[in-house]
Amino acid sequence: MVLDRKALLSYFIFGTPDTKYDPIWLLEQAIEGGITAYQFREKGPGALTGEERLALARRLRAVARRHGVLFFVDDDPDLALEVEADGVHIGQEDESIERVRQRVGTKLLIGVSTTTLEQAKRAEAAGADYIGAGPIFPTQTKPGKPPVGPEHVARLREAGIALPIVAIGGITPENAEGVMRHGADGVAYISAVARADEPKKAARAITRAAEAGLGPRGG
Ligand code: TZP
Ligand code: MG
Repeated sequence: MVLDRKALLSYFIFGTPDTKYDPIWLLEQAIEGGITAYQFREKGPGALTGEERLALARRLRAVARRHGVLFFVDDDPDLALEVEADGVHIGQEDESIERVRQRVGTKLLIGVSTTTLEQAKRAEAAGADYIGAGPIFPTQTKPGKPPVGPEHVARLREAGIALPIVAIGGITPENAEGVMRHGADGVAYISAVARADEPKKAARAITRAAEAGLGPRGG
């Protein structure tokens, strides 16, 4: 499928370990709040496995499809194909982009997590459809990686990276607009919505902030 970069504007990510809420309810609330993309990332202590994981992925995929929200699966091309996701998201430690592309062909979009300019260039050259860039700010969700700051996004653009960029790591309604102004196409976030007291409100606030930071862009 062809990726419309606007669909990456407000990109919510979570799995059951990230939240106290019922996952179906949480995704529905976030969609009511205006998110444009969702990534199923079932990872960490207590994460579902096997049939349970597959069943949840199917249910969440159905919710996303019903509302026209892009659906990605973290790390697992086989699961992504199985549930007919829109795409798969891979990290630097996962299978190579080339091998994933061989496996999924053009059926799935491929997103790649990057921290450095070098990794972003490699992802672009290898045919990724978008990159995640971060962690932008300090985050509890993925500890141990020093934040690159929002200026990193501007550096990627100055270096000629043309792929859609989704900024991730410590994104909140308060900082999303500023990050977008550095040239991001979207913001991706876990805690800001998955751990919010009012997830729908939080999703709405972060989506509006991202829109405000998008401003008028050429093309
Ligand atoms: N990749 C880079 S930072 C991060 C991932 C998956 C975690 C983002 O989580 P949060 O809670 O939005 O900071
Ligand atoms: Mg990974």
